[in-house]
Amino acid sequence: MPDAVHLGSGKVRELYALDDERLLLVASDRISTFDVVLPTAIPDKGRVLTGMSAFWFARTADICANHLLALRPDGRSTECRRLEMLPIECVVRGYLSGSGWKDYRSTGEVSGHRLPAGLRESEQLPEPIFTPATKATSGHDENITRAQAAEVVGAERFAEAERLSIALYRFAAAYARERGIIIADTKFEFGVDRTGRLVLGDEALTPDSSRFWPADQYQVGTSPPSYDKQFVRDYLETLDWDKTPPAPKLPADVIARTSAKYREALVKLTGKNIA
Ligand code: Q0Z
Repeated sequence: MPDAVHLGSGKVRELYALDDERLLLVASDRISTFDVVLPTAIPDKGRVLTGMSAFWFARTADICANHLLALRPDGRSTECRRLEMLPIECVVRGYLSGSGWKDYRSTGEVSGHRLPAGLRESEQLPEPIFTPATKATSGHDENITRAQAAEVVGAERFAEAERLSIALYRFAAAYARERGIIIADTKFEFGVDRTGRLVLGDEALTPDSSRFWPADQYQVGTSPPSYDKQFVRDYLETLDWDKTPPAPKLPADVIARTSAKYREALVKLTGKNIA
């Protein structure tokens, strides 16, 4: 790509500048689990996540403007409007899992939301909650209170990001639930365009930016299987790997079954397989 300047690498994605106003976001087939990128690629993963994000951007454009300009023919690259990204992660939780469950268990609160007593792991919350987090460049994002997030981005921007995040989550979670997928929580990244408008960026409502659970295996009080990564986790748990890099290679059947799970999620949500 002679006309693209590499701006950065995520664990499983690459970001390039096309010009002053446009970026190219490329989703690789790399997979990470237990916070480590595996040495084995999952065929079609990048195209599945890119197609899923594009699907949600199209379906939610009436809720919120987004950065998507064009999907490239390779299926894994999207041209995006360049934004000034907000320095917070806009997380919405409909269920109590991960760091939300951890914070609730130790304090009864998540990001300053006092929750009812006696909730169990993975339980659905009475209403989805906005639980902003810091963007850690190294290490882990940390949940911050709504007040702290409002200090960082300003009260008006905060209120707008919260309202849009909750509306996006409600729409997507209801849609996915009818198709057998629970979106337990999700992370949005917003930016501001040249005209000052808040715009949804990055990837959205994919299994890499969200917790997807198979609805038919959902059980309160347990940690439900990951829709996409469960075969990988189950395999790695059979080894005595200590979860520090380098990660072990995956066997062919785990690769094939995981690739099929990603495509299955895409078909369930969009009705379309990748080209
Ligand atoms: C996204 C990221 C990746 C590394 C910056 N529309 C936008 N405008 C400005 N910045 C971004 C976007 Cl999407 C932006 N990231 C996340 C993606 C590799 C970091 F592929 N960082």
